Amino acid sequence: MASILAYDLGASSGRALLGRLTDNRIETEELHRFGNDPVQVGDRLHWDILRLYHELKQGLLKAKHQGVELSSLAIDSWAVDFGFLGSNGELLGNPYHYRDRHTDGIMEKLFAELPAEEVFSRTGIQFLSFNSIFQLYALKQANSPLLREAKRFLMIPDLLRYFMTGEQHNEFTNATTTQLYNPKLGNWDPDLLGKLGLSESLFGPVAQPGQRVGSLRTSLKEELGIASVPVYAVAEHDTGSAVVAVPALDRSFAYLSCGTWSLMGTEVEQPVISERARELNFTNEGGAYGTFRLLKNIMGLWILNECQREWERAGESYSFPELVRMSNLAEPLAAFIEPDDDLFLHPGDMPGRIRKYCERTGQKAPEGPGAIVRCILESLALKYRYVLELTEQLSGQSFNGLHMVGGGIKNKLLCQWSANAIGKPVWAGPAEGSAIGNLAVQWIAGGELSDIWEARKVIRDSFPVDAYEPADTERWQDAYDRFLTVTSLKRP
Ligand code: LRH
Repeated sequence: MASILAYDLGASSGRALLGRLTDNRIETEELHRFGNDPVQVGDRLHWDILRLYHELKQGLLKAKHQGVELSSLAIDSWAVDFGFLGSNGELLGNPYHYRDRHTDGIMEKLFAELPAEEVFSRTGIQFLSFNSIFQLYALKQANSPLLREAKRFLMIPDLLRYFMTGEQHNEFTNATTTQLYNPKLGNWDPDLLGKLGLSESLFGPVAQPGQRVGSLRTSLKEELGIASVPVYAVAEHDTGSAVVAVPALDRSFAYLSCGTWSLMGTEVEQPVISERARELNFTNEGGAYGTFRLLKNIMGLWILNECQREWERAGESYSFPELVRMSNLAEPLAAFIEPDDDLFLHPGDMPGRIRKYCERTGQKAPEGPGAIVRCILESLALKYRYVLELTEQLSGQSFNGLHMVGGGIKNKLLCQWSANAIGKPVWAGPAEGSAIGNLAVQWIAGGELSDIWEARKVIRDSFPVDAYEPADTERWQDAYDRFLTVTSLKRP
């Protein structure tokens, strides 16, 4: 039976998912799962890109050992990060992690040369200190030898695809997250590149999701003893793939892609590049098939993962389900944080930072893992309400519920509290959103599915979607008012 393969790389783990489509039903099988452990060297935080490539090969070997013949494969990953190729086509250095501190304070420096208004009006992309534009500017400021030697800029999936195929392409959805791509021009923005002193030749032709971008290179086929496999570009930004997989029946829908990050917004046909969108720091990331994602980043389960890591470092180790159970026993709606405060961006002692945030805002700090986790999850749910209201305002729509996709939906408490906070139903599923969206674009490219809307219908029919009805809404309304006061967020 024909199978296709989706590699989906997240900030803490990656997976290779096999997909089969029979009578408009999708079946998936996890072939390979692996950790993605960033590596700190001195003051720098890097991705272990060669280890990731090694894991992609393990996926191919597992397919071979199971006798699976692959009709195609594609890769998606987190956005914004990149590597450079030198004049001999080899990788220069190890890509930096977007949570590396080399971009601290860099936004303000860039704005002194190039006003934020101009960058936004050219790109429609939200300002996050780790966007590729700021990473590149930081390298430029530091007179980095990498940048001096670089001949080609490739983002993480572009780079891994290049290792696999030997071909160099910059995929569209990821390219938009650099904040150097101009959707009105449909290309890299030459003026922005010029003003930043970046050579245009670093940035190659942009490949669209669904485009065939090569096949496995001979050396790889020989090394693994496998046959040729066609390689497609998909929505290689994982959030782009996750939104392809939202099983919406209505064309007007709101989504939350829930994982390390929480990405909330709606799908639009045209980017919303307005003064208000810039003020609210909304983004217009490129999607598959001419769509854009009008959305906002919310810090997400990263804060909780970092707490877990910190407790483990201190010799107390709790599983994720254990932490969620403990949080359910803690006092409800007692203290709140603004998840997107800069305090929480970098790795470190999150329980200590939460304490600091609460003290700074005159709240009694949560004590112990249960109360801390409850504070994080409830604050996330309340931030979702805030961003959902802004999404409705900006897009001129009113949503009758929220689709949640991604691994974070396994946390049922978060799904329920999200429904309570927004006062509308939450529909949760599928959990493997990005990998399934990756498969869907490959099927559309191969002619097995007609378009994104047929794909969404097939996804809806193939995977369970759990509905959570809002409860306790008065209490959550009162909590929302307190949350806005504590966080100094302006009521939408
Ligand atoms: C989620 C994600 C998000 C980006 C961030 C860097 O994995 O791709 O959309 O903002 O990582």
